[in-house]
Amino acid sequence: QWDPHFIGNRQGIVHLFEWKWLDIADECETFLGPNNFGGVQTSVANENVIISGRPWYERYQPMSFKLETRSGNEKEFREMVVRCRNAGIRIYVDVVVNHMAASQPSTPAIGTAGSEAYPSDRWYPAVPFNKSDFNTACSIENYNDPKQVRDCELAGLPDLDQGRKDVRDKIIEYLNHLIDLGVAGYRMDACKHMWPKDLRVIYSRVKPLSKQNGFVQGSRPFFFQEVIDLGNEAVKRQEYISLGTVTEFTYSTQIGMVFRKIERDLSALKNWGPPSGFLPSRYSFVFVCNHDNQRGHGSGGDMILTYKDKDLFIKASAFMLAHPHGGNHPRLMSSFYFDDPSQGPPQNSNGDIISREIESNGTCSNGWVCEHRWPEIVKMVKFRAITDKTVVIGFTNIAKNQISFCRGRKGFVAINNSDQPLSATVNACLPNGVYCDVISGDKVDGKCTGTSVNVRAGKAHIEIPSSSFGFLAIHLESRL
Ligand code: LAG
Ligand code: CA
Repeated sequence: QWDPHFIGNRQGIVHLFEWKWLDIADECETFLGPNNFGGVQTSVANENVIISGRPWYERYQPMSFKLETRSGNEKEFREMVVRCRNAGIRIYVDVVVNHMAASQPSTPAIGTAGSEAYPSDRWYPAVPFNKSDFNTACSIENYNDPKQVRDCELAGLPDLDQGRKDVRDKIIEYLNHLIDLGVAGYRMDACKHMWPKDLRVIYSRVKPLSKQNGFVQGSRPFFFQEVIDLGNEAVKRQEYISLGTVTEFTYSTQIGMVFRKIERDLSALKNWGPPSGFLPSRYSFVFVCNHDNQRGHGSGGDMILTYKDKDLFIKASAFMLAHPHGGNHPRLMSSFYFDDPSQGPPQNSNGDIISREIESNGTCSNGWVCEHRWPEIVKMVKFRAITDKTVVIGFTNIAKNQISFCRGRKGFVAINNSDQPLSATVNACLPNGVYCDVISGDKVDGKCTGTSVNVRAGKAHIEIPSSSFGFLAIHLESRL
């Protein structure tokens, strides 16, 4: 429940937020597989309520467990899983089982598979769930009261009682259906709002993964549980680590503060990990931003770095990928452009999602950002694979907001986040040789198109002009 079951030495889970299943399949084959990514987090796969204007968040209002949404139907879902697996990529599904769809301006509410529901009567015939399956209505107001957080309504969403057998049975049936379709695990939505003891029963009844679907027979699916815990509420993320990994929202906030230079500077990266308040790496599900906090939902506010802060976001993401905390499953957000925080994905006048197009330079268009295709991020996914299972050594505080460190004897990075040029001789840990910085260039025909770094006796002199991007990375395979 803590292992993402990547195929080989792959790294990272890309959240292809609001992508269509067949576009994901294509992305696995043409980009994610060849570039050593590990897996994809999909959007919510089961039927959701249709909200006028089609905001992204309608997908967090379930109507039934039918696999039919704007991303595609069950047949397409299955095709995606198989094509991605053949490309070496695992699929993880966003699962919303804390609540069902809220009342809409007109009754009945209509879902993306055509189902009807009567939320104010707690009647969802397409499941079916009825009034007895829900907690008594109350709204969450006091986050210091764990019972209220678990048993009252989050944002007015009818709250399912996961303590009831028939509710559990429906959830388990759905999760097992996804296992049969070949998924490797789940992003469990809103876990803070469900009792760990109920989740324990539910997870324990989820089938093991099978050889037939390309896994080690009998292994447990990966669970990453969304628990927003910034340390100031009654519910703690530690309550969930015996069940699976847990989202590390303080990582997202702190990395934002470090790179924005708000109450922090790069020297904070020296003790990055449990000493900075994170869970042990095995349990810690890390990310720079997610689909909520990139638009001011959830937590983190103005600290969060998103695609809108392009250079800082890339630098922070490159650091996340360079640092071992979070194991092989750091999550990378892949967004669509938005101005209004409610705005849904690129869509046509019928409300159908429009596919991303790929430009000749490899970037996306049609309203899709595709941060996961930005070259620095792709290069650092490879860096993470090459330096896998090594620790940070030789950390050097060069000057304020200028640092460097090694990953064992396999990789080295230097970061300049100050407005001064960086020029220093530092620990570089790699075997003697001349290496090509993979951020400023590439090794082409044995020559480096960017900055070369000469390592002698574990030291190297490095220069990062203040005008440059401010991140340098070399590794064993970038040796000339
Ligand atoms: C989550 N994690 O715990 C998701 O990551 C987050 O995106 C979900 O909220 C939330 N939990 C419930 O699954 C999102 C939006 C909310 C939205 C909700 C349901 O952040 O803003 O609420 O999905 O669609 C919306 C309106 C509310 C309204 C509610 C019910 O924004 O104002 O009260 O619908 O009508
Ligand atoms: Ca609840």
